[in-house]
Amino acid sequence: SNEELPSTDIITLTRHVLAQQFQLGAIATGDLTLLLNAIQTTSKFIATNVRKARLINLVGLAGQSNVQGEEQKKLDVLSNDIMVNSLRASGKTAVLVSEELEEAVIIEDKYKGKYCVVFDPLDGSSNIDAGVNIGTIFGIYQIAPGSKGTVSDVLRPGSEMVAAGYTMYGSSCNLVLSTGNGVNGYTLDAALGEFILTHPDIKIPPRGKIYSFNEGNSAYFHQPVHNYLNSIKYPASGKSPYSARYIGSMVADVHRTLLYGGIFGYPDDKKSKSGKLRLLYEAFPMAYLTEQAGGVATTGRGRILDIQPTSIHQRCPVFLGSRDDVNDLIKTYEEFD
Ligand code: AHM
Ligand code: MG
Repeated sequence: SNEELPSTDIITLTRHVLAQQFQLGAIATGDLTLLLNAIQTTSKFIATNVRKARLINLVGLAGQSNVQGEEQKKLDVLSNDIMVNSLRASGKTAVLVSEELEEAVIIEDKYKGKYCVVFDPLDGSSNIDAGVNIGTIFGIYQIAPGSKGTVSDVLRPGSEMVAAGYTMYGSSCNLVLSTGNGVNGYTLDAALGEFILTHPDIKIPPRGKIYSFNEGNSAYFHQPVHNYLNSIKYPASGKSPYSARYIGSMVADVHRTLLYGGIFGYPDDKKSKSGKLRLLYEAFPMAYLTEQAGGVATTGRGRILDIQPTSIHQRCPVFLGSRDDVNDLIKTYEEFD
């Protein structure tokens, strides 16, 4: 018969990362695997809370504002606490930066390890109450040799990250990860409580057919962005215009872009002079994943991963996705300048 036997050799995220670490031989200590284990656990915990949210009254406001002056949702606060507690207890971290915390957390000696984690515990919070996809974004640095772990260990270009990823809480829970050697996607098997390798070696198609911008901001957009959007909406005769897809959850919009191709953009504009997205824990991890999947990530005028951060919550314009699409956008900027 054609019936497939159930696999008896499943590849879990932990097994997969360990296998990659083994390949690195002597350098690998297993510390990164243990840190990623802590992150997986937080994602599972946040995923259950997201699913339960409507039942146990976690939707709605927590009654506090975060650093950016935005209202915090209860789930944001909860997810932040889950991550800080778990990352500290892992014994593998030295510095934590969260979107929800004004100051970096310096881990006390008792728990100190050699990694720094920058994260947005629950991104896309405007989508929570409607049950639309949201996610956790994270990037990992190693502390500089000799450093005890200070803010300067995370004020470094994204190209120096040793790993980056996100977890998307959607119709399935997906963790997408790069440790600097390509991008892999894992899906949570809720019965097993394990992330299973389901999307090995993700590569962004070199060109896509989808653009993903908040065009409600058009009145504020600068000219190169108008020129680029016009070029894909009113293409030379014979070519088809691009389709628009915009969820307003970066994790979901980037996830689709990695799988289907196209371009995601959150430009700087006349109102927001550095755009909206945060460099350290939104732009850097997503740019890292994009490049590792064969795509391009730019501010329009330079590579995102090359930016030297000066403060932990700074913002940055973001365009990322298929190589040819993003290169077209870069050309539009060059022609304009
Ligand atoms: P948040 O961190 O407050 O959730 O904001 C970040 C989100 C991103 O997920 C998304 O790409 C963007 O904000 C959407 O912004 P807008 O609603 O302005 O289009
Ligand atoms: Mg965010």
